[in-house]
Amino acid sequence: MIKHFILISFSFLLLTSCQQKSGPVSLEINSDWTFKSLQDTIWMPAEVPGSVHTDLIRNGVIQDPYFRLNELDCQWVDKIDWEYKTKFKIDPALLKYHNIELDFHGLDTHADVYLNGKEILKTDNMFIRWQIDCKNHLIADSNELRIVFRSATQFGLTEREALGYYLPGAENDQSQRGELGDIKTCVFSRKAQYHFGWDWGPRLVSSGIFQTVELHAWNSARIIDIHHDINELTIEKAKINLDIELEMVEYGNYEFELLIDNEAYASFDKSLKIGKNKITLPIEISDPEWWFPNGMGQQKLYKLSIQLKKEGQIIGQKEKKIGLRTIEVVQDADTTGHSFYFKVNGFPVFMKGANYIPQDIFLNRVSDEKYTQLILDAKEANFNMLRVWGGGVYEKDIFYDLCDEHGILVWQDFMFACAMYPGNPEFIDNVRLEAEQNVKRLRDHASLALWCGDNEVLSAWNRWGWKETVLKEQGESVVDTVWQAYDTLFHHVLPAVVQSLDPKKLYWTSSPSAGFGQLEDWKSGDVHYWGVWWGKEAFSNYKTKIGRFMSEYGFQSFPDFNSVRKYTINEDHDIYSEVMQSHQRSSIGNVTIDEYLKRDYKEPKDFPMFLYVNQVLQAEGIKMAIEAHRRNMPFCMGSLYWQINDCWPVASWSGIDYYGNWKALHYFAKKAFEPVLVSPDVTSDDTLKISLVSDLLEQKNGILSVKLVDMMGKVLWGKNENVSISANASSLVFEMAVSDIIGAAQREDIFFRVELLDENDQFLSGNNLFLVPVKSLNLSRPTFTKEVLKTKNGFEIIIHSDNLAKNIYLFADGLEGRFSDNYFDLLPGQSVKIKFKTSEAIELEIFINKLNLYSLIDSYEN
Ligand code: BMA
Repeated sequence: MIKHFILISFSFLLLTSCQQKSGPVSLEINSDWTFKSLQDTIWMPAEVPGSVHTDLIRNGVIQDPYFRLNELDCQWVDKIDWEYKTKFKIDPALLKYHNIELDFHGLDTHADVYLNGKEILKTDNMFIRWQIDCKNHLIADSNELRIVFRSATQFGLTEREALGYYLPGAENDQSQRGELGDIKTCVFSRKAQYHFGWDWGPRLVSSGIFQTVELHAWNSARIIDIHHDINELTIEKAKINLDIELEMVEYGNYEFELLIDNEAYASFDKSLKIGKNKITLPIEISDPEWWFPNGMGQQKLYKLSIQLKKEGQIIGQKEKKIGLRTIEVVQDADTTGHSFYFKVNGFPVFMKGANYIPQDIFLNRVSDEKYTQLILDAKEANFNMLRVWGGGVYEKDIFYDLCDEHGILVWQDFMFACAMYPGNPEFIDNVRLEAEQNVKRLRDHASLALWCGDNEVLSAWNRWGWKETVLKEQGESVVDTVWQAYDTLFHHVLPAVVQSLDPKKLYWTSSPSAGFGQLEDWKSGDVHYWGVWWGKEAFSNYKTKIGRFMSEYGFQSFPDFNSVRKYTINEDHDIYSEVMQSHQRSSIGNVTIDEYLKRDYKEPKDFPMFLYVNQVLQAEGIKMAIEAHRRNMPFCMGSLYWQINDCWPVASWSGIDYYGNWKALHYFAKKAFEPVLVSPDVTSDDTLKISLVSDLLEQKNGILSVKLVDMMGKVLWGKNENVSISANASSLVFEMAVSDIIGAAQREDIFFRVELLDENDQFLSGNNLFLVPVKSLNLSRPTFTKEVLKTKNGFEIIIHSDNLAKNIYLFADGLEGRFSDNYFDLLPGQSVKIKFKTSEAIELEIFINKLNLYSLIDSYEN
């Protein structure tokens, strides 16, 4: 229930004005755009929001750069300047407004903006929203808006020369592919760093109007921002301060009305001066509904709406949805170092999720539906956190709105990754403005959990040999200069912005690190563990290489065959073909996948089977990591693998491919992140240890069933035990020497099946544990039976096998849709019901024809 606020009436002041009393107006200026290269004479139709590349594709000038090797033919695009123009009509009545402003939500990146031939704006940062007064340049009827985009590559080259020394790093900048040799330019532009290439991304240095353009007209005053600050949150009440930031062009009396969830809460008058004004309004909500991360409770959002009125007429309004929760990062000294965990509403919460990169190179192509789907996918896989990684972009509002709605906390990096950056005053000021705008824009989201300065810059400078190289090649004074820039940006500018605009949130200097300016040490802070993959260490190292918060670790796979066929033709279907290698940007990619695959699996018989086994390999590896991290709570309190998604079709560490298809990893992550998990492990001394991990806030009783079974399902040994499932904890509940259990049985013929049931015998969690590498298992061909039925949204498939079907693979050849589960072990004698959800109208017979059912044995046997 909302407690009504005492109506405060501020002094009245009567103001006479001949000014127009019309309400505010906003127009979109997104139509009738044309574009051309600056040298050219022929204008082509353009789309806004858009990008030069997508406009060139639409006009048939370049081919889809994601298809085969087309990316290479597009490298000329970013070397030249482009211009866009449109004509828009203005009603003469609009010109009478006191203030008229052009509002560019996103310009990528170096743009000169002309209105009716007059330069009104120069931009140099794609992360900034540019709002510019244009009243004096507008004319009635037809206006011309023209924007020239200067090449970011040329800009980088010039700045690099002007800097007077060379910056180390930026190894992901694929300058060779961009025909620049080893000259890296990415760090000079405040532009998404992945546009210049990454080890999962193409080099396509985009430019253009990538977000909407608007024109706003208003009189007397407007609301610039509303911001809330929760001062007290208890079961009984929430005490909040609401700051309303306003801009007045007219001195006078203004009326305010605040609604909470569409109910009138308070109204008052206030006389305000010309210029910026800030009003702080205390709010109290009784019996508040708290906001919780996914899996812990509901995500109630309160809608705050402020209306600004003058003489009864609405002249401005703003809305914000807020969640009532407290959040802190607890770093208490302990026997190892310092804890690092998020405490939400007073409860320590284990963070489950992954790293997030932008969903396309061309950001204009990421539709609202794509944002929605991705966040729903994260939610479905039991995530409660995403890390918005620093080589991409501060995401659009919709991303954070969805995170608020679905309980996905956000670890937000500032946009710096894997490079040293310039420290000249213009660059620093530019970053400061970018940080201020984005902190202001995002700080009110219930999901926003932490601000982090950069990705891997601190580690790289100190541990990747960068400092030494600079010292050797450029001398000590350059080392000082480069470090000075880092220190200024990440230890002064950014923390000062967070301190002044979002002081209750933690500013974490760098991921990974052990604390402010302290190098990753595994005893405190967060960890990026890349011994598996980059170090070729065994997957089993995931069980021991565990820090306080695992913010990165990962393993690659290719997309599945349906996806690969979208960006290739038949002759490319070999991972060492030119095309497939071009869609693999890790310097060690294919050989590393090959090497790990051979350790555990038999050689796949063909390309599609390779793709399938590669996905299972990745999924099993990451499952091992997630479970080990969770078993180690509360020492470890977070597991974010690298990476949930892709920005183009590619071999990468992602769990969901560019087209939105779940790889085996996403299905596995969903299970490994379940709120209650039974997790068996065989330790190096050959002991079977079983842990129960629970994220639930209350203790429960359950029954643990441990069975040793053979491939036909015969139970060779079994035990049921009553267990206590401790709340928000991991507990070891079973321990026994493997040899005492298995006796004379051959390890190739058996596996452990563990299940956790609740007090009413209802299934809570299950897991299988094999005692030898999968390639050594004595698998026989499953005795599959399958039944397929048509349902409202697709199909239902009932599958049964008398013997173990290892890593079932349902493949709907060429069909768009999603299986409810896939890549799992079908236990001997078990029947499962799998749904295939599709929006396509597919006949049952066609579906049956296109549906292939495999298991691991099919990957190497005909
Ligand atoms: C991490 C990330 C990325 C990179 C990934 C895989 O460290 O921060 O820079 O893509 O590794 O190499």
